[in-house]
Amino acid sequence: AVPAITARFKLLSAEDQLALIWFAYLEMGRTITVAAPGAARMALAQPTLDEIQAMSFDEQTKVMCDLAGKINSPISARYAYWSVNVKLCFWYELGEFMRQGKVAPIPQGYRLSANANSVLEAVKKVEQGQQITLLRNFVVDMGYDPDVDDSQ
Ligand code: 45D
Repeated sequence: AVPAITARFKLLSAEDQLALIWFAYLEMGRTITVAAPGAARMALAQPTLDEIQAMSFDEQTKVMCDLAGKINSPISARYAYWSVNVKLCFWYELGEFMRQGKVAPIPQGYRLSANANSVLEAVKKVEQGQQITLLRNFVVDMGYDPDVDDSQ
């Protein structure tokens, strides 16, 4: 199930991918179960998280959209070099910040596209270990890696 669900995720638009991980984050602790990230793992991403918190809501949204869209930006380029666990912790923290109102929320009433929702439903149905593998697969290729420039 994992390779198939991952493949379906990668076919989604950047917007759908970003929206999907947001709704996956909201499901965490319910149908998606993970331990909260350890403080030590956050050290590498902390300066970037601080930088994002200091930005305007518009800038914060742009940073997250650039990451999902693999658009070249200072934060997208930095992100590409983190380990997958740091990437996942980073998104988790951004999710927490969004929930706390410290980072720009998604538009009110926003609904996941049918395609993205069907991928999310598939994630909810697999067992916990596979859910984490899926989330890792989802975030690992985000950001901008100049060696994997598939923009042309
Ligand atoms: O206008 O064992 C839309 C570790 C479009 C530790 C948008 C772990 C419309 C080791 C896209 C909606 C902690 C790593 C705008 C395990 C529009 C370990 C914006 C696991 C503006 C198990 C959308 C950790 C936005 C895990 C801004 C599993 C979306 C962590 C933002 C999982 C989305 C973390 C965000 C997840 C999503 C975090 C911030 C799934 C965050 C997701």
